[in-house]
Amino acid sequence: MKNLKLIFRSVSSVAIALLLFTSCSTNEKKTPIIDSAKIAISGTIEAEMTAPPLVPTPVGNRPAKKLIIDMEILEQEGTMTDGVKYIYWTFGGSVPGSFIRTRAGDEVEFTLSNHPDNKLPHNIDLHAVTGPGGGATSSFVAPGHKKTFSFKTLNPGLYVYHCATAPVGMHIANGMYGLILVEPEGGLPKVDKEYYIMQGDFYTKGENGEPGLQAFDMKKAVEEDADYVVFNGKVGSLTGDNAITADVGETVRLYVGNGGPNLVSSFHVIGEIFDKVNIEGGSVINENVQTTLIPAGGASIVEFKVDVPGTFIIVDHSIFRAFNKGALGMLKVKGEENKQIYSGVKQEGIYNPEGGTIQEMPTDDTKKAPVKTNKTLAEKIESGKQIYTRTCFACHQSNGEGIANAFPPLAKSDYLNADVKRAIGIVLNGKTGEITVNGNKYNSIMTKQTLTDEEIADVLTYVYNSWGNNKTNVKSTAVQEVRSAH
Ligand code: HEC
Ligand SMILES: [Cu+2]
Repeated sequence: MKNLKLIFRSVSSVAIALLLFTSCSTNEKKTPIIDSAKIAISGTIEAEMTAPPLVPTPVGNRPAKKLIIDMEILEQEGTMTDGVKYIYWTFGGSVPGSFIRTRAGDEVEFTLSNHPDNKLPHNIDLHAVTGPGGGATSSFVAPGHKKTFSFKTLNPGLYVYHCATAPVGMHIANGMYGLILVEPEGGLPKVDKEYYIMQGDFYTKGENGEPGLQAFDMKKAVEEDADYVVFNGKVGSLTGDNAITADVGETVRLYVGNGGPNLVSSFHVIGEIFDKVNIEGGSVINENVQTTLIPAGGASIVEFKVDVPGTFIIVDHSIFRAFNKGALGMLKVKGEENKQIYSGVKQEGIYNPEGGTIQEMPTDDTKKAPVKTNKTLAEKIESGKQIYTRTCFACHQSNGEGIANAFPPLAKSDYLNADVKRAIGIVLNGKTGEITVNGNKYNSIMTKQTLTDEEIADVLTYVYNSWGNNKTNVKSTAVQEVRSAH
């Protein structure tokens, strides 16, 4: 990328030089290209980071500095919509992850910490970074560890960051993306209100609205058959009391990103026209735009003055996504009416969803039962299933089929069925090194699972009694034996 850019720059400067030689009458005013790599830094500051829909304070005209960023990865349960839970993998505890605000020429010292309670290794690829993998290769970090790397922000613009750990699509689909803004020298023009919105598509085992804790569905993700398309990680993140707000006469700037992993967004605010759009988050400004296209892994800055009060609906104008899959938010504008600009019967909720996404669900029935010993086989399997859904399914998938080249199958696994003690040891201590399961080689890392003997017995009993395995009933005494043999 960098090479390409350099080639492009030198080709265009040759072209400009030729132009100047051959003709002296060119009206085009080029903004001078400032070489941000040459901007010297003065002093160190800690970055302010915000969860959506908020953004940190503008950089204004501060000089370039060393900017310290601490980002913590948290895998945590959240709510997709009423009655539907999902295990999100997050940068900083929110989806999208914390908003990062820098200026061109900053030297960013970035520390990525992977919380010890997490199950998986992760990393970060920031599209604002000029360097291998956008930082991914230097930031790969296991649970309970942290990594630091640094980079200089060269190009102003609004950039996506995301996890790039295999299977990449799955890490992104679980919420691992966010935005980093690189302001130009002197900062962006001042506006009255700024907000952070990011679209994402989600793939769940159950259909849209099916209650309970929903696992990620690899097959639907590959087929791009999304159950939820939402702003800021969940249905309703920007509606009702969560709506973003402004007053009549104010200028609103939205930093809009699209994490994907699959879908392109036709971003639109019903009843507004974007006065300005930084196309694809870059330096070209388009004016008077109705709908702007935001690629997966891309962003856009949109700006508009709000002239009349009311509720303005924010949508992906691929409209079934808005009314049936969740991609709907609200901007509530308060203030004096202006009959000249808009006179008519205003109604809040005129675009109320057609009952599609927000449904009343029976209450959560997956509450944890109190620990019970002397369980029957059926009770062990039931308890094991819950542990599996909390702990193992992220990698081995909810039907035990695993993910090709990354996570071996537990369904009809010859490796599993051949040796119970070995399987117990793997769950107790984790596993690295090459193994062959059903004729396919795997050479990856299974992290150590922090479970009690009872829980390991239950989860393995569930696995052995599912998906065509050999129906072993694993006793907690057997787990205890393997544990004390170490
Ligand atoms: C972080 C992802 C991850 C999680 C979570 C995880 N595993 Fe694994 N598991 C792996 C990987 C990767 C391997 C292969 C390791 C290797 O290549 O050496 C593996 C191997 C295994 C194997 C042996 C191979 C086979 O397919 O039979 C068993 C059994 C197993 N895991 C069971 C479990 C159980 C039970 C849980 C939940 C308590 C679990 N794993 C949680 C990633 C994971
Ligand atoms: Cu990740």
